[in-house]
Amino acid sequence: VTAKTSSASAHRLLDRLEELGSVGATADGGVCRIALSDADREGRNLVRRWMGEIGLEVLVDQIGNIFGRYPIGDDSPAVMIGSHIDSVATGGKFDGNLGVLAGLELAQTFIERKIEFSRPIVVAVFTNEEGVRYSPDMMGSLVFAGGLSLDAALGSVGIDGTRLGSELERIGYRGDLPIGAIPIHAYVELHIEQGPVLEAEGTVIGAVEMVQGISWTECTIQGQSNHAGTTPMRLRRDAAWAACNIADFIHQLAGDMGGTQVGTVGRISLSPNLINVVARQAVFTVDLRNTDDARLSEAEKRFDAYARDLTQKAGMTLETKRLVRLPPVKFDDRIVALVEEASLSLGFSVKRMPSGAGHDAQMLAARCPAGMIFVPSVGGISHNVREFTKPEHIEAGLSVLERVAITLCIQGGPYSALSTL
Ligand code: HGY
Ligand code: MN
Ligand code: MN
Repeated sequence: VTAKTSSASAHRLLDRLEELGSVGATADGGVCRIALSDADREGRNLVRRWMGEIGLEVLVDQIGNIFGRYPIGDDSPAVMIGSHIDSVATGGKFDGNLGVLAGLELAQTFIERKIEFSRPIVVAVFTNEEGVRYSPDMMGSLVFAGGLSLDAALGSVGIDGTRLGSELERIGYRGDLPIGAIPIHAYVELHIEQGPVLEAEGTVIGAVEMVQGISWTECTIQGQSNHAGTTPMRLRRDAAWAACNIADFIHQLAGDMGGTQVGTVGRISLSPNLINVVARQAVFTVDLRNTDDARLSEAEKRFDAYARDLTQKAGMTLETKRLVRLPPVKFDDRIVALVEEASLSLGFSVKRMPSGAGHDAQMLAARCPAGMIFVPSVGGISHNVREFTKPEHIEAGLSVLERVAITLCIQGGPYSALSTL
């Protein structure tokens, strides 16, 4: 039986996005499903239930990655379609969820239409993609791809002082499937762009060519607390002043370097954090990214030199801890071309582009040919409760993913001309 041009149901996908979006819903219309929280457990349980209902074999590995596989028990190299369902605290309904639920929708459609697979399909939910509680980000896929040991991941301590392994036990997702035990033929991830490019150009699909490099550093500046009124400015060792100067430097540096360089101070905490006390300590994070690895290293060096010089001259100490350093990752051009061809054959405008955000696909690229499909973000916003993608763009992304998946899952299928994979 060759694949009919089965049309997966965008309605069912949109309904599931709404239902999953109600788990960890916040009063302002957003989603807060921080990795390994109770809300994350609830979201995992919901997706796992759906996997069972549509007839997928559900497997959970030792870092809590969830896999739904069809045909059951078929451990030949699979076509994996996945993403994440954990969110930042001010998340939306689409980041990560779209890729998981689109994979689920395709699996359900293929099963309902009794499509005969040459390769199994696996829907993947990777643990802790956001990395906001436990770094690094893309942790579950990094461990799966062999880039981080299971012990190191289980031993990581969160910004709330909890240990990842204990939280994974607590929510009941410390599975026993050995890490990396699912052989993969190819990996594809549908994701919102989370930036302004597609919308600004009126393009429907992004054929993602690469993910930029990421550098996360946590800085701790020790100054001296003192009276805000009596202490002359020249005698102060004001950690807040130093941290703010570094944040401003990061901003200037990105402008200075140009190109794709970006820099963010996203998390900052002062102590004692009181109106009339000069801050003794500042703990803050620096997120630097660039599509070019050498330029990213240059940005790291310049930020480090500035911060050391500033704090040293002001009689303060600076401690830095590197939380993440990921090089840029290029996707296999056969997948990029397949996304492009599938989009064009469906009549959608498509552009090749880099990803500004990190994704699980960049980790899977170390294991197999991997790639991504982007759909536009309204207003280019994400990691914001107003994150939104139009239903017609969800539908377009789903049909491109479907055509890519059919091409990869069925050798000699209706679209095999599209791919040499
Ligand atoms: O940080 C990132 O780019 C991703 O959202 N984890
Ligand atoms: Mn994401
Ligand atoms: Mn995200």
